[in-house]
Amino acid sequence: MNSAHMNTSIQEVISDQDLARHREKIQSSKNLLALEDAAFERVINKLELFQVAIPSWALGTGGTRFGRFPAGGEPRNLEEKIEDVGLIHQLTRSANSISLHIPWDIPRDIVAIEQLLLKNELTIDSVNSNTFQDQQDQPYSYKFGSLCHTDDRIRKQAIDHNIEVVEHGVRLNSKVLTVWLADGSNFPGQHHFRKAYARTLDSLQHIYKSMPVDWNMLIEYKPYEPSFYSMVIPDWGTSLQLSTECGDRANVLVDLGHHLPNTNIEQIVGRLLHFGRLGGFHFNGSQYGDDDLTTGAIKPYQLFLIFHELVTGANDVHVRNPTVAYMIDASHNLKDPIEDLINSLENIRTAYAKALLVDFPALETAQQENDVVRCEQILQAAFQADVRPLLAEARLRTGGSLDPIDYFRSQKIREKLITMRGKKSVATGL
Ligand code: RM4
Ligand code: MN
Ligand code: MN
Repeated sequence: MNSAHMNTSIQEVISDQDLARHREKIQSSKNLLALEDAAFERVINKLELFQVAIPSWALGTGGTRFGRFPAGGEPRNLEEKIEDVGLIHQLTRSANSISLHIPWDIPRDIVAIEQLLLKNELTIDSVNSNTFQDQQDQPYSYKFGSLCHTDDRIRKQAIDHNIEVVEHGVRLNSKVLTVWLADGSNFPGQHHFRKAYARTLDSLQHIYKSMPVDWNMLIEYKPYEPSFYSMVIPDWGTSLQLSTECGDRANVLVDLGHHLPNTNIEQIVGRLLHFGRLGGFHFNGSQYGDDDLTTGAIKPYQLFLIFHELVTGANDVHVRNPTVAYMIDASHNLKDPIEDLINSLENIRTAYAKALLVDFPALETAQQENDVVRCEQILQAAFQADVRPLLAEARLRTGGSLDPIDYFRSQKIREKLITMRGKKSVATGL
């Protein structure tokens, strides 16, 4: 346990009254959901095992191009970010890894980082390259693109950066490189679409071939921003084609915020599972676009339907690649970053728990019979279930908190972080 954050053991603060109340809720959940003991245990076990990575760039306050309003006590270095993720994991028992963005978070003292990870029961999930910003000591600019660039020297610089990111990852036992490109154009005619694609593919193949054989590459798409007329990888079709042309260990990454309004994301998930090419997920919430809000805050039914696809995919022997890397990719402009991440984790687990409650055999029968009303009733029955006691039970059994946010507040952890790190400390990230 991280002594910097904790002065009270997480479960010691739970009152007998709260615990008794929790037991009552569990009993009434079992009754309401008509869950036999074995079925109940199966759901709890799945929840205990379900883990989502936290990105190292999400522990500080986000901002917009208009302003940034930090809460104070932000982690000043990678070590402090690991401590914050360690705290989130201790409280929720559902965030056992951390993703690094290079060069925002270059691990310097590998031995010390490894020890800190071990102490916090964390591993490194993916490493993410950054060719969307220019770094101070960098010879060439990415203003007009990176892996798609017309200038071979700039493409090489971007390829070399990705190779270097993998090297950092190897030293910390990561096995996944995530590539998200800002490459694109702002005006018609600026890009030769076919050539820009071909150059990007060539660069990605180069990076792919240089990865160790047990590494995977995730290719993330985004329809707009920062390029507003065309992105080189705007959609899942392009990511799918690029990953297919790279090789078996390249797969598509779906970021929930990277779709135009009203896109049927659950169907995309179903398709990618069908093609055996769904590699990873970036969770966040959005009203308009890449808003990076708390996951599930705005469209909880959509999140549930996505998990329904993931759960059916995981149970289907025909799905080639059912292992998906989950990560939260959010930005916190208003909420305390730690509270926001806990919020997201609990909303993600809520959607997952509900998806586990879907009566699949009954749904398949209803689908087969084209009984539209029954199909929807089955999904709604699971979606409307109150699974909060189940989540709490999974947390309690693994040593987590009965109420993580309440613990964070009552123990005055942000106040302590401000005392330790200062009111004006700034974390690296966007
Ligand atoms: C992008 C994308 C990437 C993330 C950057 C910071 O919009 O979601 O995954 O690495 O933001
Ligand atoms: Mn993302
Ligand atoms: Mn994004």
